[in-house]
Amino acid sequence: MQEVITNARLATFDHAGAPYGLVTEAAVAIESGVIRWVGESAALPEQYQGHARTDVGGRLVTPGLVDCHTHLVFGGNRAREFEMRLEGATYEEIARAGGGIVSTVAATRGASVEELVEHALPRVNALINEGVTTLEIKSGYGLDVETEHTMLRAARKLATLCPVRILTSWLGAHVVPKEYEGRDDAYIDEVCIPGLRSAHEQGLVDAVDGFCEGIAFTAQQMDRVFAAAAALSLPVKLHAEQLSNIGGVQMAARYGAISADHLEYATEDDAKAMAESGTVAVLLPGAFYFLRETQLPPIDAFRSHNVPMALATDFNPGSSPLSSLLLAMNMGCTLFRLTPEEALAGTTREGARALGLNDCGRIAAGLRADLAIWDVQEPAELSYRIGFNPLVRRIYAGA
Ligand code: DI6
Ligand code: FE
Repeated sequence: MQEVITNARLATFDHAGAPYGLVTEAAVAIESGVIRWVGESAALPEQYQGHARTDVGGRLVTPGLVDCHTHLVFGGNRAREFEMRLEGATYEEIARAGGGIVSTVAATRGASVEELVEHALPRVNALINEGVTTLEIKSGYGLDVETEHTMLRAARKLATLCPVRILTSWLGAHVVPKEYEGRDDAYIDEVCIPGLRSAHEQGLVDAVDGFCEGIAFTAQQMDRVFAAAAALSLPVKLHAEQLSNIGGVQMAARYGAISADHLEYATEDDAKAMAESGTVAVLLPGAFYFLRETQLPPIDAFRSHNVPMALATDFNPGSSPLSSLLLAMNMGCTLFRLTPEEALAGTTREGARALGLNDCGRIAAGLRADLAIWDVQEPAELSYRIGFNPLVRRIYAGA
């Protein structure tokens, strides 16, 4: 497959100087699924002159979007809990009363890989239809070895059925299941760590995550899971300081975590630690919105300490039933006061970085030809509109 995209406004996120790394009247030459050349159309090298051309009429072309944090494989839904919260219950109260994540676990246990795939397909397609070319999926609604593995198999299966790249994260340390109530440490030792090892042996795990929170696991418990991950040479990331600050970021930074996610209750010291460990801050405004949180993540501290900020949907049934990355970008701007440039960088270059990837998320020679062509002129339009999808064409691995 050879193609040259011409007459494009390219948000490359690769050229220093211009906002968005913008290059206008530009061309991109694609061959065998890889970007070979990027620049002004007038300078297109001789060797690409004969390729099939697509004139995109001055439209915006961005890197294919990256949704670096989702929990989109699960059974059932939590609409009833949504009603309970409208009647006054809080997310944490519902969780402590045996609802919340544990109720999704009940609906996920017993589902086959095929059933989980069938339920997840429309969710993946919703993301694909908005230009997503790479996404991450976590386990965490099984909380027993078999179901955690089933979830990861479903995620791997989705990658064979859909034109999208999927990375998996082991989230065995999501919450403590009922059968281990009051025995959190035993759950870590008997289920989470052995399940991680056997999932890794089967090639099911790309990274290790955890929920470090008052209603979930302590930093000390997560430290033990991360030590097991490090022994397997797997990258780590953490749901940290979402509802309270219990030291998750500091612990994750000591492991050189690729990302720390949520971060509403993170401090400036946490931002400093993340800058030193090269940890990406993954902002999840969908959960902030849906839980009606009021504590804002320390965005200014991330900026001043040069902590890269990614933006994702956190697609999950309890705290963020959000299947639109474009809406997450709008929420990032309206709720967190990100600039539209930060929001788009967060779903491209920094989203890729949060997954430890350096072959996508920018438009540059040598990277994967994952692109999105939009019927807009200005990159800010992607964050500005609400509930409108201007995607014209998505190019995934050159096709
Ligand atoms: N933090 C979240 O926001 C989701 N998981 C997590 O660790 C919530 C998951 C759920 O409520 O089902
Ligand atoms: Fe999450």
